[in-house]
Amino acid sequence: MKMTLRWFGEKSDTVTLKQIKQIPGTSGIMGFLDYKAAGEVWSKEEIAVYINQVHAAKLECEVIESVNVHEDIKLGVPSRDKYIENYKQTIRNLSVYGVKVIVYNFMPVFDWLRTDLAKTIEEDGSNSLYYNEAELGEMGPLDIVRKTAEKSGGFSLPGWEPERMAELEVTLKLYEDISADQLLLNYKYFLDAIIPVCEECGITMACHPDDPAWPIFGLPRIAHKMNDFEKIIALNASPRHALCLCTGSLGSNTENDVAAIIRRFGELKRIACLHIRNVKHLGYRHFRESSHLSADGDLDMYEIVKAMYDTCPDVYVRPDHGRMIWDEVGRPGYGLYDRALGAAYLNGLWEAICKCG
Ligand code: DNO
Repeated sequence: MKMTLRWFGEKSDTVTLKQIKQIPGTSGIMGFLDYKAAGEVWSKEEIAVYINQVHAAKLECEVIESVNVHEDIKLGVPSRDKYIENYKQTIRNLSVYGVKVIVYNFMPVFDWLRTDLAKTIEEDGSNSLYYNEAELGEMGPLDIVRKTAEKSGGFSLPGWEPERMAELEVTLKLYEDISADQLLLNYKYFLDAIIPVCEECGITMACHPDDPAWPIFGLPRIAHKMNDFEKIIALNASPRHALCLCTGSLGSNTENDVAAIIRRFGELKRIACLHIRNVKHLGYRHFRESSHLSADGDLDMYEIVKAMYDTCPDVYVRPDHGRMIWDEVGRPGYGLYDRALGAAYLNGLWEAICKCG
């Protein structure tokens, strides 16, 4: 297990590299150039600035997250080829700076979606990301993006800042004709083009699950249950095509046995990294994010870490989203304190499992 934390860069994160370095057992970060739009090439210069800072803090940067796939690639329209070429160039550029894994997703339109980014947890006054499908009611995707931006202290859903609403409307319309099977075919086209470059450069692509783990707003979603990952892995035989399993995303759906999914793809050697966090189910398609502790949520963290230990012990891990505790103000899900507690807890589980099996 290689423990890391996500870091959004010095201009976009309230957490510093020095603070991350001081979390016991943390060897590196999962990096992100948050100002790059989907489809743009990440230049060597931009990558160098970011990664040199991380190295100067004596941390590794072997995983990069959210090199976002342009919607035209997911939609399978002719202009995809241009964006695929850009993606290949980004892969090459990242490899020059020692990056080994790229985490991405193939979710149409939205990355993760919540109905509240800061819902108070009555028991202790902390707050966390929250989702309640019933609250969506008559709201459509445009309403939810608007509401989230209004209610959440300057933060918006990833990729959908209020100034991009017009674009969002057009994109949603284009998906009306795309079925899940077609999305899988478009995914295969993308993989077949980029995986040979990954093989040349020694980079593994790690697909992140849909979050929440079910279809939303009638959009096709192809990455949220065991059978979906069987289909995804079958799209390309190279071990450079792998998964970043996220326990909180998968665990949002009570039908998923998260440890079993990790075991299955760990045994196949198709997991490159894990995002580990816990969720508390509150009803049908209704949950909040909890502390990492098994007792605080509905996922058994021991079973999850044990599945990693047994089948993919060398993968990169990060304690994913934390609650906002101790009056911290920061990016929803990405404060320092609760994620640091999560790292310490996961390290404790790991040590115990390593000693006792
Ligand atoms: C959520 C994150 C995701 C993930 C992307 C990868 O907190 O885990 O935003 O980074 O889906 O593209």
